[in-house]
Amino acid sequence: MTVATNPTLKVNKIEKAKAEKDGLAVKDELENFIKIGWEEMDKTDLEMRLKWLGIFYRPVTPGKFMLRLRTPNGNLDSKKMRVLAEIIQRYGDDGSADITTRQNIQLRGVRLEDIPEIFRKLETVGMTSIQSGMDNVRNITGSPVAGIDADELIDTRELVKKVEDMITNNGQGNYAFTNLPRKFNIAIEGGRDNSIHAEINDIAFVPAYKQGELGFNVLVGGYLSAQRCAEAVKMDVWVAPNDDVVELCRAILTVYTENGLNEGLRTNRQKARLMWLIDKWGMEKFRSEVEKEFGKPLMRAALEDEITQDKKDYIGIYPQKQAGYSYVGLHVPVGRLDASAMFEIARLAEVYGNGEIRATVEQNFIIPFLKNEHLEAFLAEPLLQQFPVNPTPLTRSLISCTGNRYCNFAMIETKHRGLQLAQELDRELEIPQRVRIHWTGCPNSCGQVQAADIGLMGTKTRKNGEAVEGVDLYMGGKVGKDAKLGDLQQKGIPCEDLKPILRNLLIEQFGAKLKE
Ligand code: SRM
Ligand code: SF4
Repeated sequence: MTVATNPTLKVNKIEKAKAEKDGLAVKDELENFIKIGWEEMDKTDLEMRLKWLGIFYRPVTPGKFMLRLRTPNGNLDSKKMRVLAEIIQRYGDDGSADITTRQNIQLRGVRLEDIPEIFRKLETVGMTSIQSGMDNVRNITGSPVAGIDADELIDTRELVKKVEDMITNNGQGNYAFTNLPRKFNIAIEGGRDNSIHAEINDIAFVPAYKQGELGFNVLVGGYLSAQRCAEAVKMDVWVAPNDDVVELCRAILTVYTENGLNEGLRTNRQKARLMWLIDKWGMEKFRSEVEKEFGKPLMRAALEDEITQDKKDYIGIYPQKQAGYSYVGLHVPVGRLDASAMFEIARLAEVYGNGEIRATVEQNFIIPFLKNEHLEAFLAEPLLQQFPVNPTPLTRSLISCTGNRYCNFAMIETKHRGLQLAQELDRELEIPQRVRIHWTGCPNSCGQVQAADIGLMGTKTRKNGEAVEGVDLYMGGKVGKDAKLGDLQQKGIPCEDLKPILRNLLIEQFGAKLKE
């Protein structure tokens, strides 16, 4: 999509770089980058444009890139998992993978010279990393138990895939949507528990009945960022669960892209997410501009949506809607994987299930279609020691962003510290309820601290006159029905002082008791 230019309006540095050369254009330059080596690459190509292909230069580990895939609806299978495992296996200790907070997979340790072969391998199993970073639509999330949950209202898998195919031109790359004013998140919920965090997506579809017909109410503008966090608001639109969902996404993305410049969204990166356009125009104008682009009248929203349940975490064993089968949610501590665990997951999915594997926004895996009579044998598999179905309470609900091990924005180490603290507190306390602790290394909040019961955001603070790693404490995030964002409670707690503070919070506010 060509973005209108207006020489009287100032644009930010990233907009200038995009105007000079679209990010997606580096697709045709990869061979040349490999020939000259990443050290000789143009800095903007290296640090920015490669992200349009899902390739992230990591200043913390120069030369060892991160590859962010697309995993629509979190749907994986044993073949995909094996290919992903093979890719990282060749990098030895440098190779690892993460399940992300958008139900997606990122690979680490990747060398630039291997990318063409990696892309070919991914294509053989129908995967792509295209348009997964920067000013693109990120992995599209959907219900992780789509098609297997007895309570399901709408199977989201095909819709999510269709939206992704529209945006990425079936994974080949689509210049129509590579120059958004900012990143963009889309989620489609098919169940009753708001599994996809509708409240923090730029577009969220939630099930709703209109005159007896099941479809979706649409929420827009939700996002988290360092400067502002906004809950998604009602667009007063209902759509049927068919190609109208795809068309509505196309229309909103087009309106956002085409009006970004004139409405000032391309000036300040901190004021560029969709909500800023909605604020500027008001919902009625936004709705009517989208309606024009949609090309036919939009229906008004249904009075109520069907989000009526608390959010599930899917850890454990659950009967499927298909008689005789169960799905099993495995807890993958802080979402981190190595090649051998990935090969093993693939094997278990094939031996016990139908090969399918699902990722969740809690950074865990689900293996569906286990025959009930095989459950006992499955539960005895050694991998379940590492990825248990009945983890201890705090580790079970722990979420963490990447942190300073690989992310240069991070002010603290998150994954290792978060896991260690959760395990220690689990040993000390009897905790009667789920307490969702989220860690995030900096105010970008990739670990969604505002959605947590207890959110810990990395910061620098001082102790005895010295700069030390610390956290800002957030509390009160609610997920599922009536979801709402939590607030900052206390600033600058040194990480080394955190444990007794958390212990007291758990005792005083979550009913925990010290073990004998
Ligand atoms: Fe994020 C930037 C990791 C989910 C808000 N995020 C980054 C970068 C790319 C920064 C960088 O270049 O180093 C991080 C890469 C680190 C690395 O090496 O892994 C990064 N974000 C992640 C992941 C991997 C965290 C995780 O451990 O799971 C998640 C990948 C999702 C995916 O598969 O696509 C991830 N990021 C999120 C979420 C959560 C969500 O989508 O539900 C958010 C908040 C929601 C939102 O976007 O509204 C989020 N990430 C950000 C922001 C702040 C956006 C803003 O509007 O200001 C940035 C910085 C930016 O875009 O300027 C950022
Ligand atoms: Fe990196 Fe900050 Fe996102 Fe964590 S929250 S992954 S530290 S950008």
